[in-house]
This record gives sequence, structure tokens and C-alpha cells, in this order.
Amino acid sequence: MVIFGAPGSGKGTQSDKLIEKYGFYHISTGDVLRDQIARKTEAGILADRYISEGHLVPDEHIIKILGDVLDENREKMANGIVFDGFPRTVNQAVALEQMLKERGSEVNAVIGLEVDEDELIARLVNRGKTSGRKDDNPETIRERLVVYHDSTCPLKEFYTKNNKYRGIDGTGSVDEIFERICKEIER
Ligand code: B4P
Repeated sequence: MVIFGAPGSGKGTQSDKLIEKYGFYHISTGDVLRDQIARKTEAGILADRYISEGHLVPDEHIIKILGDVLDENREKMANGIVFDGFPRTVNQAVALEQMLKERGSEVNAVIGLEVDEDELIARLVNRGKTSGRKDDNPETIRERLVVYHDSTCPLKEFYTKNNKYRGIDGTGSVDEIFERICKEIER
């Protein structure tokens, strides 16, 4: 499944709970990139520039990284995968379909966490006080939201067309939101 939403919508927070309950394998492309940046790999150095400016890492780069993660962790994925922060563009969604097809699988559901913009900004500014993330400052947060509207939002239509998108109210307590997600998954 894909957990989908704007920056600050709670994708990472809810993914942790999904892994605990269902034993899914978690792939957060944001975490993978931050790990590469910390290890100063070639991929990390390239990604750092885009992330610091609030832009998306180029599709071909992130698609290659994701393919490597899928190949290197195949035996851990028997219970399914939760993709967190991928896909973020229609090109990435098409690539994901192809990569999963080649591995005899497919996306079963896309859970969209729907949160209004004021709340998103408040959450990220708040996280910025302690996260140490270069992209959690007001200016970069605003840029990330513009990028989300321009490049990532069209995916809603992409997954609605093939009847996989399930929008969830992403406001309230973490447990309340998790309950809504579980209902959708079990349905
Ligand atoms: P990510 O790490 O995916 O960052 P994000 O979109 O900000 O989401 P995140 O998971 O961190 O936040 P969450 O909603 O869980 O990506 C970082 C960057 O990497 C991107 O901007 C991009 O440059 C690059 N990148 C990643 N994937 C890419 C891709 N596929 N293609 C190209 N580039 C890519 O939570 C946010 C905060 O809200 C937390 O502090 C949490 O505690 C809080 N929160 C959660 N639920 C809450 C609730 N119910 N109430 C109150 N607060 C809540």
C-alpha cells in the first residue's frame, strides 16, 4: 500500500503504527535519502541540494534508489510493503507499477491523509524546533507545499481513476487517524 499526503500530513507517524500492527515492510524515501546524506554517498550529496531547497529529488534518481531497496530487501517483504513518500509524481507512480509488476505484485490501496494547510505548516514548524531537519523551516516548508500541489496532487486523480485512492481525514489524535486507516485496510 501507499500512504499518501502533503508534507506534515502524518505519513511517517502512521506508517510506524501500520508496521507494528500488520508487519508491513516500511519504505520511506525521505528516510532513505536522509540516510544517504548522513553517509555522504554520491546519491546523498546530490539529494541534499534538492531537499534543502524544498524540491523533489529528480525522478530517475529516486526511482533507481527505490529499485535497489526493493531488490536488497526482498525476503523481508512477505507481509507487504507500506510506501511512505513514494510515489510523489505521476512518473514515479508509473515506474512503481512497472517495478511491482516485474516482481509479481501491485499497489492494492492508496491511503490519502487529508489535512488543511494551516495545520500542516504548524506541525512542520513545530517539528523544526527539535528535528534538526534543514527542510523544516517556514520558507522551505512553503516551497515544499507548492511542490506538493504542483507535482504530487495529480496522483490523487491517477489513483482515483483506477479506484485505489481512499481519502482519510488526517486531523485529530494519532490513534483516531490510525483507526480510520485500519477500517479502510480491512475493508
Ligand atoms: P519526507 O521525509 O517524506 O518528508 P515529509 O513529506 O515532510 O513527510 P514526513 O513523513 O516527514 O512527515 P509526517 O507527515 O510523517 O521527504 C523529505 C524530502 O525528501 C522531500 O521534501 C523531498 O525533497 C525528498 N523526497 C522524499 N521522497 C521523494 C520522492 N519520492 N521523490 C522525490 N523526492 C523525494 O509528519 C510531520 C509531523 O507532524 C511530525 O512532527 C509528526 O509528529 C506530526 N504529526 C503527525 N500526526 C499528527 C497528528 N495527528 N496531530 C499533530 N501532529 C501530528
